[in-house]
Amino acid sequence: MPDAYTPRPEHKFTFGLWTVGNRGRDPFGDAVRPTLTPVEAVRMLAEVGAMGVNLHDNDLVPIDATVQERDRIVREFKSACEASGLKVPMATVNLFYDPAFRDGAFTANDPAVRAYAVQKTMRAMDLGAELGAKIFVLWGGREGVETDACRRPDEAIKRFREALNYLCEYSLSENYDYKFALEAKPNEPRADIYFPTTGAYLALIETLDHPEMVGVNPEVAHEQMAGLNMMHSVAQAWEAGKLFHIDLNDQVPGRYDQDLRFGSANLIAAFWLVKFLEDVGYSGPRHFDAHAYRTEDYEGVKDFARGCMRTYLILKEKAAHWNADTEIKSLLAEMANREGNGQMVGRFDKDRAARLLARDFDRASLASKGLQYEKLDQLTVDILLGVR
Ligand code: GLT
Ligand code: MN
Ligand code: MN
Repeated sequence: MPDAYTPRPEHKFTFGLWTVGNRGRDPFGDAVRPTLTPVEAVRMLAEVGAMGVNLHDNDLVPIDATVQERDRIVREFKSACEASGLKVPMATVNLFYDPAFRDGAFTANDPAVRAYAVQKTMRAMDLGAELGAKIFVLWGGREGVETDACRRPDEAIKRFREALNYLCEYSLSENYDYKFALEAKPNEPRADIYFPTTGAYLALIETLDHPEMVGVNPEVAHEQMAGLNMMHSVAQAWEAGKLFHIDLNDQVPGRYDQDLRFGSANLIAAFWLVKFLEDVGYSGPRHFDAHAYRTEDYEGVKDFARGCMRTYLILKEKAAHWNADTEIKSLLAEMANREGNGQMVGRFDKDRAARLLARDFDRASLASKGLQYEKLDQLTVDILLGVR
């Protein structure tokens, strides 16, 4: 039965072909589900109410396909998307599966590997453009090391920058109008991956030839693996105008990359994240980069996909509830009062600085009054647990 939490295309929920198509393989066990073809995945995603489907080049076109095979596959996929009303907002490139990338792709020591990685990305950009994608994600899963004996990391950074500059020029020369979204992860499959956090990519972007074309794609699990607060990373990206895409999933701290159903491990963190995205008016796709438990068949995969979207919509409603709660509003008003106009000391000038230096602060009084954050947090818990 449809209800208020039933996803609709206007909610902009998307999934990767690799997410619902995940067959449950892990380092210790084989696939537990049969192959789901891209066309079947499209039908499934339309059935559960997603707006779009995203893909790596090789999720759709096998790496060894002939040009004729490629064109037929793309034609069939396009018509399946059209028939089900699904969009392809984002495309990406697989630079991690093939053994050629065992030493990295853009950062590999062999210049032929680096050139192949750039060529493969250009072809993936052609494919994405053909399917209407305007966002191009780059996750450098193999760009890293097991031993630092192999190269200096600053050399890797230079190679990565060179590749990005090249790809921006390619997008411009083909009028693809892409926005690139860089996705960080601290480790796995490499022992250490370069640019381990969203913050590291934000710093790199400012050094590119076309910083305006490049932003980030933070993933819940990846920031969490680095021990970080995902919402804070997202907020920094947003404030810098760089939140071009987002990968929603969940993760228990201190584990391997779990890619769990959104909201299934840390509901409070998921709540603050959804609240942030909704409060600031993030208008991009809400992409779920997660997969179903290995225990599931394809009915269970649908339960997983529906669950991601349902949890998002429930948390969105809870966020509106939080914003409208009168007790919370009055606590926030008191807080706003304490915050003054939000400015610290105003702009620097010599007179202001002299006055600041001369001012006496009553440290004891600054620390004397409780801030009522305990109350605010428990009100949040009450709302989330449905007793308020
Ligand atoms: C891979 C990875 C994800 C990335 C995908 C894009 S592929 O599944 O674990 O986090 O977003 O390359
Ligand atoms: Mn992940
Ligand atoms: Mn991801």
